[in-house]
Amino acid sequence: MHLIIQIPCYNEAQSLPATLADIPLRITGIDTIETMIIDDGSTDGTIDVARRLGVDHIIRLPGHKGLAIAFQAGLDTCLKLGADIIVNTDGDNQYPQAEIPRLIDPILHNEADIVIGDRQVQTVPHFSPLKKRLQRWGSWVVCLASGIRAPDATSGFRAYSREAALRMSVLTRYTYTLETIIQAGKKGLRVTYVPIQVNHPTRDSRLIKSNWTYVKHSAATILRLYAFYEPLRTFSFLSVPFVVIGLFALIRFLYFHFTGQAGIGRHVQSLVLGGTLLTIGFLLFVLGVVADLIAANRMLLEETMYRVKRMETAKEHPATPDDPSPIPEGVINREGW
Ligand SMILES: Nc1nc2c(ncn2[C@@H]2O[C@H](COP(=O)(O)OP(=O)(O)O)[C@@H](O)[C@H]2O)c(=O)[nH]1
Ligand SMILES: [Mg+2]
Repeated sequence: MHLIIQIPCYNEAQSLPATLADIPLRITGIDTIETMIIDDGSTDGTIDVARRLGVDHIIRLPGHKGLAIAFQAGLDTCLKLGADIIVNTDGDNQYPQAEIPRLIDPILHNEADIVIGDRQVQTVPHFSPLKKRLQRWGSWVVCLASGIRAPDATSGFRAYSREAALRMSVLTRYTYTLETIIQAGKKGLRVTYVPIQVNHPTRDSRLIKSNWTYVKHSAATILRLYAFYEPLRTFSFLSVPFVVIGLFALIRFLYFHFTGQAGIGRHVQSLVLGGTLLTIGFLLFVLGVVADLIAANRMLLEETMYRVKRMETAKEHPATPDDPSPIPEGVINREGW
């Protein structure tokens, strides 16, 4: 079993040493443990620190691409390197790396495809009451959208089995954490949670500039993803108010018409309003049907992507210390990202 621990980094020279120091050197059931950083245009010498500390694989994204792209680049490279399990953790040493054995245990025992470290947000002393409440609502919404339990949907401390990593393709740019849970739910992957205690923060979050911006972006991402995966349901739901109000207005007009109270210029507003709203409702429903047909194609494309990735990253040459990984050690400059 080959484990790769990937750490997306954006200016983490300060905290990377502490993060790496806590990573276990041996884990029962794992033959090789390797580390990887995905540097996103850091300007503080993160790469030099990583090299000095002997990080096994360093990916350098050209320019600054954002966390979602860095995360996906990491997953893809881990697959090419022959990883059986991929752990993602933060470079700010927020997560307890010593808990990695517990995190990967359900995957080793084939009880889960994705394991998420649950920070038990409601008990974390340095989270504000507002952040705790937002977290609760967020978990509830993600659970509704994905159909799976999500006590800590935004935790970045996670383990993915090779199979789960092959199935992931992050499409949005803001929050890969929510997107991967929703994808897992829609693709029938098994997601489980392991309670963890987080370390005290060493700095402010780079991702969450303000609670309001975070909620706005996350809500947009969840809605978009829900529409990706459940287009017919989404558009039918959107059409309901138009159809209901439109029908009401139309029936009102018909009532006056058949009781002889509607005449030239009287109650015509109800007729116009009812007709317009019903047309909008009908168009929304038809959009849903078209989007549903397109979604069926996307599912086929996803299955093709999965098979291509599986062939591309086939483990003919498993990466072990005696058998060097198919990708050369050192800095990999992944152009095209
Ligand atoms: N590649 C990349 N990584 C980032 C970026 N912003 C933050 N990170 C990394 O993502 C991880 C989480 O960031 P952090 O600021 O701790 O966010 P939080 O823990 O969610 O509050 C850390 O390892 C950061 O170095 C970015 O723009 N690009
Ligand atoms: Mg952090």
